Amino acid sequence: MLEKTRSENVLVLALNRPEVNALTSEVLSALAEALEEARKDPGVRALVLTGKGRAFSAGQDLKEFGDQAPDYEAHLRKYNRVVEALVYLDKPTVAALNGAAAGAGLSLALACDFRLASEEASLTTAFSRIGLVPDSGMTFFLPRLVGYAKALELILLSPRLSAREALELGLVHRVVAPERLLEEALGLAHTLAQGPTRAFALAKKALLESHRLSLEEALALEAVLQGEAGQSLDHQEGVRAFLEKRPPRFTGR
Ligand code: T3D
Repeated sequence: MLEKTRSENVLVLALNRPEVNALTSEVLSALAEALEEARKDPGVRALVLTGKGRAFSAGQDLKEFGDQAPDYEAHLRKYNRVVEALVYLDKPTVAALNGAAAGAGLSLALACDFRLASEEASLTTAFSRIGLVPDSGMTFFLPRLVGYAKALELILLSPRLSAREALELGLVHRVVAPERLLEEALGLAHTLAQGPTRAFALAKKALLESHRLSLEEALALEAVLQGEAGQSLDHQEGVRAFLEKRPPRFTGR
C-alpha cells in the first residue's frame, strides 16, 4: 500500500495499490504516519513521493464508499493532514510522477516542493468530471503555479495534460525518460539533502507566508527568519567554505 525505503538520508515513499494507486482512508493514514516519522527523524533530510506501476495516483478511490456519500468534512480532514504534513515538512520534497496524477493525487504532487515527471505521466484535475470541487490544496497551489485563468480552465474542463504540456505550463519542473525518473528524483533529493536544509525550511516558510502578508510584514518575517538562519552552523560553514574556496559541508543544523 505504501512502500518506505531509504537511500542514505533520503526517504522514498511509494504508493503501491492495484491498478492506479487510488487513495483510501488507510493509505492516507499510512502517508500521514510516514510523514510524521520523516519529520521527527533528523537522519531524513529530503523526501521523494512516487507511485509504483502505471500511475502516480488516481486520487480518491471511488470504490471506497460505493454509492454512499462519505462525511466529506471528516474525510477531507484525512487528506488535509497529509497535505499539511507535506507542505510544512521542514525538509525538501520531490514528487516523482511515474504515470497518471489525477484529483487528490495531483493535489499531493502540487503540495511537494519539486515535481519531476516521466514522459509517460499525465496530469488531470479530474474533480469536475465527477461533479466535485477541487480539494486537498488544489485551489491554493494551481493558480499560484499557472495563474488564475489557466487554473480555472484546468479545473472546469479537466483536460488530461501530457508531461510536456505540464512542463510548458510550469506544473512540473522537469520531464525525463521513464527509466530515468527515480534516478533523477533521487539525484535531486540527494542534492537537496546535502544542502543547508534548515535554511531551505525557513525559505519555504517565508514563501508560503508571503501569500498572506503585506510587503512590510514579508520584510519583517524575512528579518526574523534570517536571524534564525544566521545562527545556524550551516551559515558559519557556508561562509567559511566560501572564504576557503572549497565546497561547503552542510549538516542541516
Ligand atoms: O469523494 C471524496 O471522498 C472526496 C475526495 C475527493 C478526492 C479526489 O481525488 S476526487 C477525484 C477522484 N479521481 C478521479 O476521478 C480520477 C478517475 N480516474 C481517471 O481519470 C483515470 O482512470 C486516470 C487518469 C487516473 C488513469 O487513466 P487510465 O486510462 O490510465 O486508466 P483507466 O482505464 O481509466 O483506469 C484503470 C482502472 O483503474 C479502471 O478499472 P477497470 O475498468 O480496469 O476495472 C478504473 O476504473 C480504475 N480507476 C481509475 N481511477 C480510479 C479507479 N478506481 C477507483 N478510484 C479511482 N479514482
